[in-house]
Amino acid sequence: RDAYKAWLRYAPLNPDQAEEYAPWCGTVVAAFSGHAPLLATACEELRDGIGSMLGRRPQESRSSDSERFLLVGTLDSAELKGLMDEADMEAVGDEGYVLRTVEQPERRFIAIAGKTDKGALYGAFHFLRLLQTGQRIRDLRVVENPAGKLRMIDHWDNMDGSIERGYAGRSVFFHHGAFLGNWNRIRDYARMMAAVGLNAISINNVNVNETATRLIAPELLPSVAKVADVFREYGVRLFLSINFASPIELGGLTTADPLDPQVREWWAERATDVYRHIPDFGGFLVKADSEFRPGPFTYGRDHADGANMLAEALQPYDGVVIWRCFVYDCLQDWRDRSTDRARAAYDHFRPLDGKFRENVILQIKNGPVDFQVREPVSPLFGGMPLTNQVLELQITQEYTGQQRHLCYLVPQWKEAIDFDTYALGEGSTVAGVATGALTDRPLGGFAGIANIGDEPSWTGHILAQANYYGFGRLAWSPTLTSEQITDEWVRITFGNDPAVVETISRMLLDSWHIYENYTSPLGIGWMVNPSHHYGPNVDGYEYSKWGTYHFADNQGIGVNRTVSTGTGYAGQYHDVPAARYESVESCPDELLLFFHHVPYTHVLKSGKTVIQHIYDSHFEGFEQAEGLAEAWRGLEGKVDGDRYASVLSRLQQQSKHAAEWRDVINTYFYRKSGISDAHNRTIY
Ligand code: BDP
Repeated sequence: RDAYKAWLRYAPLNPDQAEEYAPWCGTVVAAFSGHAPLLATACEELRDGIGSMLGRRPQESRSSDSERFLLVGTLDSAELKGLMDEADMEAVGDEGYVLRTVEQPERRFIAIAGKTDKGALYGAFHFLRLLQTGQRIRDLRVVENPAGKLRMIDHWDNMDGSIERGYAGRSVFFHHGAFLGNWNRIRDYARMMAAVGLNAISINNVNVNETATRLIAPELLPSVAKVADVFREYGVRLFLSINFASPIELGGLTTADPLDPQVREWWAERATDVYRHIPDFGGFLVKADSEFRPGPFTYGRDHADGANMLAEALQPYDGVVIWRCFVYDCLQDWRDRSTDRARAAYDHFRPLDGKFRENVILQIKNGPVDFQVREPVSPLFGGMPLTNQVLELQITQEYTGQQRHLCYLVPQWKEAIDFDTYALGEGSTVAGVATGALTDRPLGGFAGIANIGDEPSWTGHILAQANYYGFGRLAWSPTLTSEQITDEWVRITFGNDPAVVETISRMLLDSWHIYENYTSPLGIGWMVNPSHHYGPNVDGYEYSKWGTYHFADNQGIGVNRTVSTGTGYAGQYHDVPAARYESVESCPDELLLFFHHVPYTHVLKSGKTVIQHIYDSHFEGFEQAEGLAEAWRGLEGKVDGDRYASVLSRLQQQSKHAAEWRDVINTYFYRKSGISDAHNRTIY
């Protein structure tokens, strides 16, 4: 139960805390004018959450005559209108809210006020979070707005119920080619999303197979609409991944050419039909011309042609096209090893800057290749100032231990978000680009690939819930620090005992580096088993077609991506980062092998040679993984038995598997290089 409830657990608070909060929380008063359906949801959430934490469910009231109470509503309501000063009123955007403790002679209350009912719902969840984490509520003065307009979750769920890159069971939406219809679970999921401020979801895999192509067909739309209804109750807009070849596969046309009038008409009709069923439908998510998916290239058109065609169809209904930039020819590097997959997205899309319609958003993975444990930031951020963009992050741990290993990704995401692209000079962060704030774009935000499935804990590894939570929090507020988000999540999930908070926070915050230590070194990536991507296999991709090579020989390792002698990838950045990566001297250690091919004896900034770094980090990484399990054992009795046992068994698997990683990697490089470990540790 506890694991299922995730951050909506609302465990009973300790008596001191409860005593402080109780007087404010006896009554919830709703204040709104006109149609405000999400306000009812907000009041319900407050009453349930407070009831569970304080042991007494607040009364609901439309009048504010008690001495102390919670006033939840919209800023245009009679009760709230006069209360806020003008500056606050102006500062609150459509999804924003104000939390304010108001002291008047005859009454005191806490106002939770959104510009819209949706804002009020987010405010209600914020207030609940304050109680969950033991914050003071006596003098609240909070104004919050989300940084990105689009805060989206992408599911890679197939209609047979399997999940591409899913590690927590089967789909919560589909099974056997049809809708599962577990509306309660979907509602709980929608609540979890809203509680962290997420406002959009795409429910089907971007690799749209034959069955899922039909999701936009008349026979399946009523079921899609039912899903949309549930998410709507929590302010989440529904999107669908579509198949670019739908006009052929579904419509019986002979072409899907984006410039063909019949094709355009077909999409316009489909869009009209979709909106007839779902008036607030979000739009289409598209993976085209990538990994054997159909796309505009088939017809000699470019990606602006493809995206704009769909955008035109959706525009009358305020829909958007989210067009993924994960486009590369997965055979190109195999044919010619001097080409470079890392270059592909920029080479394809950069020339199209300014050619996309206003309701097109390009969705760009954080790195140029594919969600490796360490990659530089994609140079497309900052490379297309005239185009709406969202940052795509992978919450599901495809390359980072598949939810059997603890790998908390918030610190990794923070590095991407804070990266300075120098697009408009210093301070042009990815956060600024992705939200559109820097480049003054109307649309932007964050998209995360879901890590949930139908397992009771949603995420398999209970601690992997922190990744989902953290993604939502960062999408709302990219300026939060990893430490803040971690502290919040641990308190909400495991309570406020300082020893518990301290231990679990440390484990989470250290885990990405630990994982990096025992897996592929110095930014090189890809030393995993092909296809399922779990476990070490140094040459697994070295002689395959996918364009992901490390070029290790008996002298050295790494990919030369410099402008002067390599693939030229480093030149896709603006001047400052480009210069930093171009030279071996200034390239940061952790990305050295991504940008340079160096001998094993090359001395890093840390003072170690590359080969010694490989040995040391792998011995150390294994010990650190053991340390994670050890730290967790210290919490026995402080975390409930079920969750304790479940996490412990995963951590034990992790340290065992870390030993395998260590041995495979160290042995490989010892044999390649013939150089012994300076400390004479056992290498097989
Ligand atoms: C890769 C996955 C693949 C996805 C692809 C994508 O291995 O399953 O379809 O990304 O993002 O990481 O489209």
